[in-house]
Amino acid sequence: MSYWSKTAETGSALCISDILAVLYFKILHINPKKPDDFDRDRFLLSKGHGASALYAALAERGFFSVDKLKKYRVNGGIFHGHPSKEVAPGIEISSGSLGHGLSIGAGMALVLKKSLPKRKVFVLMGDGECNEGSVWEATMFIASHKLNNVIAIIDDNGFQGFGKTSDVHTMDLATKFKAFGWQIFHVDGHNPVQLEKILNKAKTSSRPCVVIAKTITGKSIPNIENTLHAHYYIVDEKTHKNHHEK
Ligand SMILES: Cc1ncc(C[n+]2csc(CCOP(=O)(O)OP(=O)(O)O)c2C)c(N)n1
Repeated sequence: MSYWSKTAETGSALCISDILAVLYFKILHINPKKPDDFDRDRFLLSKGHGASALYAALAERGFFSVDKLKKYRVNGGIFHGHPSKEVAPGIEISSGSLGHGLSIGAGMALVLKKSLPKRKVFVLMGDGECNEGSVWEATMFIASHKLNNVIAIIDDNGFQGFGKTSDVHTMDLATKFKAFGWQIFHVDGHNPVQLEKILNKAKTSSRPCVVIAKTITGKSIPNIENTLHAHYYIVDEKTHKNHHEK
C-alpha cells in the first residue's frame, strides 16, 4: 500500500501487523457481516498513523474486498492516512490525533460493563503516544471504575516521530500502569502463539490489563528495521518486487 500510494508511516504499520493478525483472526468476537452488532468486541487503533495495517486486517477478515486496498491514500481513493470511521465497515473510531483512543475506549467499556460485561475493548497505542497526558487520565478513570473489560496493547518499538522514545521522554510503562492498579503482561509482538496466549489470559483478568508488546519498527524490511527512518520510509520498486516474489 505504501508502494502504490508513495506514502510513508510504513514502519509504524509493519510493527503492529502481527498483533492485528492475531486479534482479527484469533481473539476478537466480531462478525464482518454484522459490523455494528452491539454484541461485539471493539478494537480501537489509537495510533491512527498505522492505518494501513488496520485496513489490511479488515480486508483479510472479510469486512471489505482486498482490491479496495489499492484505494489507500491516492487521488479518488477511499482510505485516508488516518482511519475515518465513516469510510468502511469495521473501523470503530476516527483516530490520528494521538492520545485519544484510551479515553474513547474507557467510555465504551463503561457502557459495555453494564450491558454486556463479557465483551472487551482493545486499544492499541504507540509507546511514544504514551507521552500524552490524556493517556494517563484514561488509565486512572479505567482503574477507578474497575473496567476489567479494557485491554490496552502498547506497541513498544522504542521509536517515535523524532527519535528513540527513551531519549524523548524516559518512562517505565509497566511501573506506571502497575501504580494505577492495572495488570501488566509482556509479550513478543511478533510471536503469534505468545500473543494469542497472553491476550486470552488478559481477557479473564479481574483488573484492567495492559499488554506491552515488544515490536520492531519496519518489521520484515531488513534495511529499515529498528531505525527512525522506518517511520518515513516509502516502499520502493525493489522492495515491492522482493516481497511479491516471496
Ligand atoms: C496529538 C498528536 N501529536 C503529534 C502527532 C504527530 N505524530 C504522528 S506519529 C507520531 C509518533 C508517535 O510515536 P509512537 O506512538 O511511538 O508510534 P510509532 O512511531 O511507533 O509508530 C507523532 C508524534 C499526532 N499524530 N498527534
